[in-house]
Amino acid sequence: MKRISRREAMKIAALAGGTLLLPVGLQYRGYAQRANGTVEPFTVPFRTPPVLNPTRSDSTTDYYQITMRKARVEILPGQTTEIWGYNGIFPGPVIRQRRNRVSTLRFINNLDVNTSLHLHGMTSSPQYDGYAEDFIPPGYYKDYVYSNNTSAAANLWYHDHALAQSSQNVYRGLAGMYIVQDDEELALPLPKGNYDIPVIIQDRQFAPDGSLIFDNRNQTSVMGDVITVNGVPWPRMQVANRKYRFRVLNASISRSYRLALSTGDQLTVIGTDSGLMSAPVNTPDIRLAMGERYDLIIDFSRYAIGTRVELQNLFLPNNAFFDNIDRIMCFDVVRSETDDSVVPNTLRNLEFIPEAAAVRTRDFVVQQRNDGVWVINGNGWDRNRVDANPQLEEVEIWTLRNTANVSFHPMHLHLIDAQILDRNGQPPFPYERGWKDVFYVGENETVRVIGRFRSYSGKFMYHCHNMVHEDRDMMSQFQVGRGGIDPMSAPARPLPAPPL
Ligand SMILES: [Cu+2]
Repeated sequence: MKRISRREAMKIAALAGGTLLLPVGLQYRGYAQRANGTVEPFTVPFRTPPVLNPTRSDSTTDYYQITMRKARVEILPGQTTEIWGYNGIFPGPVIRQRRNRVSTLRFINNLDVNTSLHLHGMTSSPQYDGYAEDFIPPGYYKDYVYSNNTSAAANLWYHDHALAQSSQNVYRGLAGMYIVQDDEELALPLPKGNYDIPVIIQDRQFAPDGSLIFDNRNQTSVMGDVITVNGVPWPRMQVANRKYRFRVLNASISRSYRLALSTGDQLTVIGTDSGLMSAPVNTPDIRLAMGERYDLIIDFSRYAIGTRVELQNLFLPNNAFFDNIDRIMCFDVVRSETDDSVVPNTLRNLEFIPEAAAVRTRDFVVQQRNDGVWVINGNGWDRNRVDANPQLEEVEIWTLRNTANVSFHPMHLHLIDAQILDRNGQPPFPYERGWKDVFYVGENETVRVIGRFRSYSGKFMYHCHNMVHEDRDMMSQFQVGRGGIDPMSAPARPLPAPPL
């Protein structure tokens, strides 16, 4: 009942507000609803991507191989869609790795476009960070080596980062989840195994023949009218009346979401981008930008068997109002089970960096230039320019300033985790008070983040995670320390590859 009244309210608001609510620059009016009517939400079963096994392991390292290739997969029921997938699936396989074990990931490019692989959230040496010009050309491969020395267990993801190409490459399928686990986190009595679930949210637009429509709306955004979770449109998940852990990732190109339950009950946030929070936070809704991850607990023991609970997307200014864009997936409580999991009141000791630790503050204005190009402090990408040069172990405050009211920019820093000090002078949302690597800079928002630059010297990118903006051209780089390994120093090699 509650959901219907909210939906009606939103429709009325969208009709009444029309041009005011929908930013002119994003030109939502040109959208056609292509496939929306052909998929009834909550009819297709929920699934999770397969977990990728290493091809071999030794005492220190697990070796994985992934081939980027075209494939035809069923996303819309009864139709096939050509994707560009890691191992030919959409989204890619899930990788689960232990902290401080080494991963060697071989990526083979059997596509006909350049790619580059970024493991988002990893503290990576520059030559393995997916530098935007460090291409894996078609017919080439590259072995990426990660020490998995994240500061804690965390939900990472791997995705394409090729210059001016990443939005198209990720849209067509090049994204997957990468979970780092450790003993400390596994010792907690949180839901595990079949109750620990990846939730990868992506919107897509389909032509009547099932093919993906990629339209970046004159370099502004790619918005879909079908919401997929783990590659399934509006899935229906059957659950037991117990607690589940959901590792939620927004892998959309340009759409942010405001997550909420149809029952109005609170979501329990236990983790942010870079690992567990110090304590669980209950919140009625979560603003989730592209690239952000939140770790959630939903306790279905509150509901009688037979109850349907929807995960909804409440209205945000960037959400053009199409049917069912306000719905994501549903949970049907279908069976009774005992539950020995507990959400502890203390999840981990989390250091908050004091503002006084910062040795300097840098200002970054994110905006659209008069020529239409998305820029940081007036500049686009230039691999020969460095815009910030913190020294190793220095703490800095970065002020991210969005003076426009028609677009938002989730800003992503490579290499480090950081914390939000404030947004428009106010404390961050309670569920944002943890380590993060993507910072939601909304319309007319100024966000101050604090971080310590550590672990590797060298050049690393920072950019907007609206990948259309990133591609043109809201991306720049900082350099930690002096020198460091050249990000272009381990180029891809032509196939065939030697044994891994
Ligand atoms: Cu942006």
